[in-house]
Amino acid sequence: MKSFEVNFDGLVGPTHNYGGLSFGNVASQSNSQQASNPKEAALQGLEKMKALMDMGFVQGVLAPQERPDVAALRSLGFGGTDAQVIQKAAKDAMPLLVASCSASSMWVANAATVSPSADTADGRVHFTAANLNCKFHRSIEHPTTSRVLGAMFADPQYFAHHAALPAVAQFGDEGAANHTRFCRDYGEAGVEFFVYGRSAFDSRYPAPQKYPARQTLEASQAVARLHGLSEAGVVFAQQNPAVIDQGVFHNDVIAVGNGELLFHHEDAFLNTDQVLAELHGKLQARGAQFQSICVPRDQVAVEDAVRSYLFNSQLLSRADGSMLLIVPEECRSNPRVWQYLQSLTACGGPVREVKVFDLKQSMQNGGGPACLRLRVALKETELAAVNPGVIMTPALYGTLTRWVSKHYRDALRESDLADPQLLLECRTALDELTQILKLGAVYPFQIN
Ligand code: SUG
Repeated sequence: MKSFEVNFDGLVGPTHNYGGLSFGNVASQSNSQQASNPKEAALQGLEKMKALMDMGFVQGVLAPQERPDVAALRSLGFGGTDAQVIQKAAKDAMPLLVASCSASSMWVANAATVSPSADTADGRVHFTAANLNCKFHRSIEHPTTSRVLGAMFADPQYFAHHAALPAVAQFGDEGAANHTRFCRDYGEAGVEFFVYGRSAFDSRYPAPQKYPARQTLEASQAVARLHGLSEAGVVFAQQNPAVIDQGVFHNDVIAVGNGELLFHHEDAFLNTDQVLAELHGKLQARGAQFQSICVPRDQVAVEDAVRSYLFNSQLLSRADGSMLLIVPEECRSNPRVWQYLQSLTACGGPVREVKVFDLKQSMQNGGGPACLRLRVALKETELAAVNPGVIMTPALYGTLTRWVSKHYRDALRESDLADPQLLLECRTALDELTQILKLGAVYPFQIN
């Protein structure tokens, strides 16, 4: 049976702004308070989705969330009408209003961890929504994420959904940003690679000193158990704490994998040789030939990787078996990274082409091409069971670009977040979006 890797990209929401909310994420911190352009951000994302669709990849779309999150503000003690809640928060606790307005759900690599049916004990595709509990503005995403994923992958014969892990730092889970799946073919059993930043229950594991390690070993293990993955089909590896302290807040900022290939920086992991040997052995037992491309630090320093987002790229398999790398514009403007990429495509290895996309609006908050997509490997029958409203087509692309142009502002500053009109604009836009994507009622304002 044919199988596919479908990229579901997060549609940027109408409140996209630079809140400086993510300690440990260099771009988020350094662009704090700048004016954002939500319209441009959403159109840049749609452009990437269209380009992948035009290249023949199956492309999907994942809806943004209702912001400001009035219910979150109410839970923090702000009362009255929705407009009063927003105005009181703006007056007394602006950082909380900013957090409740974040459009961070666009980075859907953090929406969930997904295990394809070939890997799971019950032969269904499993989803665990990520609790994202390291940052308040992200911790409020998972209830709506679960409803949206449920509306996209609704058929229980094919899809199993798990609620987010307990919302404590010991089970900090950031979803697919710290999870990669290797396989010979998307429809065959593969090896799922979980990368964690620290152990919450075993003090023998080292931890970063400066910035938080968002993902714990225990969270990764829990997700693997929930999904019914076998011992032969998983590898757990610790991220190098030293690179977390240099701004590598997710593993997908320093490594990316696809098919039988891992593309990673020399400093990405602890015990690299052991990790690669385990991946090699477990894939070999599955009939797959693991391969890795290690980028040496003397060619690309960790700092350059963080600035350019070289590894936050999409590694895509083409029909001829070669691979294509989708990178952000920031890779082209970094001479060392660009030179490395030239040598990568010229060396006769698996990566033959690099395509560059302008995702500056998202990049300025630390979200590159790979952050914006959630990969779901599906067999033909499973793809047929996905809500067809969320699969990108030329017509849907046209509808969504018109929808963005109609509803989105082209500038947003912190002071604009206090405007109760923004909530109404967001709700009007999302109400229309649920009809366009045929999601049914998924937002708090539609169900309460
Ligand atoms: O969680 N930025 C996100 C970026 C997520 C990137 N995702 C992956 N690497 N997969 C984060 O740090 C910044 C929001 C702000 O500052 O306004 C933010 O949430």
